[in-house]
Amino acid sequence: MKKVIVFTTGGTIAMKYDEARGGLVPAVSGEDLAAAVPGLGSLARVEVREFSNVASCNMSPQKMFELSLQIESALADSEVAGAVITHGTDTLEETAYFLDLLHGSDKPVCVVGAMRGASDTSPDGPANIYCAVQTAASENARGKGVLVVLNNVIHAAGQVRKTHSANCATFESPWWGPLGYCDQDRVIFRRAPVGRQVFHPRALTARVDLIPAQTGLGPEYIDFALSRGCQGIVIEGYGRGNIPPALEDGIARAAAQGVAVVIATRAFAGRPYETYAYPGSVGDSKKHGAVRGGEASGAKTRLKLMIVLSERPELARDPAALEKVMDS
Ligand code: DAS
Repeated sequence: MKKVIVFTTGGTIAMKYDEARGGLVPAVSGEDLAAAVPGLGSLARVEVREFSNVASCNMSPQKMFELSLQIESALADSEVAGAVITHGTDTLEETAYFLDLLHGSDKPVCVVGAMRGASDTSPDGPANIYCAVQTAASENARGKGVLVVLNNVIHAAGQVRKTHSANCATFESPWWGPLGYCDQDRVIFRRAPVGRQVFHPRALTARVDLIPAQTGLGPEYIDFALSRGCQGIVIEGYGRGNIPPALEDGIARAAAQGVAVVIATRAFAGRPYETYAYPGSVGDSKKHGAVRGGEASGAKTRLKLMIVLSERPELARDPAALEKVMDS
């Protein structure tokens, strides 16, 4: 029987209602999480490793990097078929994408969470863990990178978004759709992720800040980011990546200091592009020293830029080469 390692990090999936505090709080150990899933032992030999037990608002890029090291070292064991990560859904898509960018092996890594706590009348955690282990142990899931598995549906880490604050069907891949689904007897894929990139930074050294475009905004947040000593800034623009024109001076100051500025889009899909030539357009931002990112959200683009600049810091001063990596 195949062996699957389950790393637990926390999230609603491991929370119970606390009478005194009046809400859900971390309460379930990794072992108890797995024990609450009927039939799990028939899918794989499951070994649980508790990485943390926190709400996912406590996740940080450094913790994601540490988690990735632990996953990759577990997968290096020839006995291990795949890994499952339990995680809070709030930042799940960020951790999944981060892990995907560092995941070079063919072995499946499935990130899973739940929208209802373990003490809820009808918790979704046990069924979600079941599906995640089923997927991690499946031959069909090999070579597809890091997958997000919730509500019986399988998504690519690079395309998935949390779309509803409370509904169990919250995870969607807008415009692309899921990769497949878990059925009772097997895991079924109908497409595979294309164009994944894998990086190999020795450590996560680059600091990158994310600034969402806001109507009427000036360059002050860019200047603040520069004052904090960041190596990169991601600006999440509108539509094709257009931003308030008053940010352009800040972009020029960042570029003059060798700080990489990458434009993303807040649209659910599509790329930023130099379609326009007016002040604040991507064409204008590029003239001031920015480069465009690809289809990833601002939050995901920030993580990618951290990884890219940690591996190749010289790209901060090479806009053409940086854009090639970021927009692919
Ligand atoms: N409790 C939140 C979190 O940790 C939400 C969740 O897990 O669903 O992200």
